[in-house]
Amino acid sequence: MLIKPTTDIRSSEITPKDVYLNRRNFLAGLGLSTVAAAGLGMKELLLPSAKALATDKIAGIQKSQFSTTEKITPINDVSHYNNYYEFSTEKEEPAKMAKDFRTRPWSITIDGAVPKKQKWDIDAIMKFAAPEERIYRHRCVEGWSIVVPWVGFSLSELIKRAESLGKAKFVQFTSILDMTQMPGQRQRILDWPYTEGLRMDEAMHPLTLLCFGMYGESLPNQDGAPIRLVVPWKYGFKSAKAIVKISFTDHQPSTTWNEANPHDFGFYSNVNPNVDRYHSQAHERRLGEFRPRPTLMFNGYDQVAGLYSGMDLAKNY
Ligand SMILES: Nc1nc2c(c(=O)[nH]1)N[C@H]1C(S)=C(S)[C@@H](COP(=O)(O)O)O[C@H]1N2
Ligand SMILES: [Mo]
Repeated sequence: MLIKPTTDIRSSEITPKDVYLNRRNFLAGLGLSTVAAAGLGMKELLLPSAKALATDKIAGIQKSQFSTTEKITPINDVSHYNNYYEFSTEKEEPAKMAKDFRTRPWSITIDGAVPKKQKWDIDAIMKFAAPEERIYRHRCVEGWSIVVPWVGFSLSELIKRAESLGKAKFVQFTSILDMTQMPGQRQRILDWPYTEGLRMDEAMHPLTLLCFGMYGESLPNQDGAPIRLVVPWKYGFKSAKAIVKISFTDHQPSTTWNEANPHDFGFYSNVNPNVDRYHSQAHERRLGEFRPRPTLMFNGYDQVAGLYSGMDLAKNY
């Protein structure tokens, strides 16, 4: 039943997603009813449960000059194939496991090299600037890419208000730690809480998005509600979900994936098809497509190249 693309794909690059998409398209093609599919235990594969997408419309969204005109990936794929290890290491699972995750009340602590430590409520943060729709290419799960209309505004809008002191060279992002709500945190798969980091100039770049919505609505929980990062020229793991703390530091902060596997997950994590790692990054496939496409340096966001001039990007990956 698997339709093999003519291009040769290494078997290591065939992921469960191939199986999943084929099965879903196959069932949809047969016109199986939801009931019949449920009988097969595949209801989740055909229809998102209403709760998995319990989102609210965001008012006053503006268009962005940074948007691509490429074809947008269906929301059902973007919300049902996620890496979110606090809930599960299985990519179809976060949609189910995160459905009761509480995203209010929520606040973000700002600390480190700032005049004073602060705690900001999420609803206040969301008013720092007008929400924009940014249609970005996004390298999500290993070897896969998506095109998503994210909603948010440049992270620089928040950093300006935090008044980070001149000595801060890096920013660290910390995700929520709550093992009562996140079953994955009861296992030591990663060193919890999840952390990520950016150099200050990367964090200040206008493309770096503080994101609280997608497809015109608040983020589904599995996609990082209530607030996450989106850094479109980097691999997906740089985009921390469910952020509760932003710390300004003078040194390169530790980051979860870099600590777990420094060889495969360098601090910079720029999309760089020339660095050979466990998963070859030379090609990628859009969710829902069979034909691989060549991966572009910086995921095609050439405007960030200047941030790395003089750096050896084969070493700093
Ligand atoms: N808190 C947290 N953030 C996270 C992760 C995670 O496990 N926990 N996974 C990362 C990885 S590996 C990827 S590829 C992206 C996936 O984001 P998406 O589900 O929106 O595609 O989230 C990143 N952010
Ligand atoms: Mo990832």
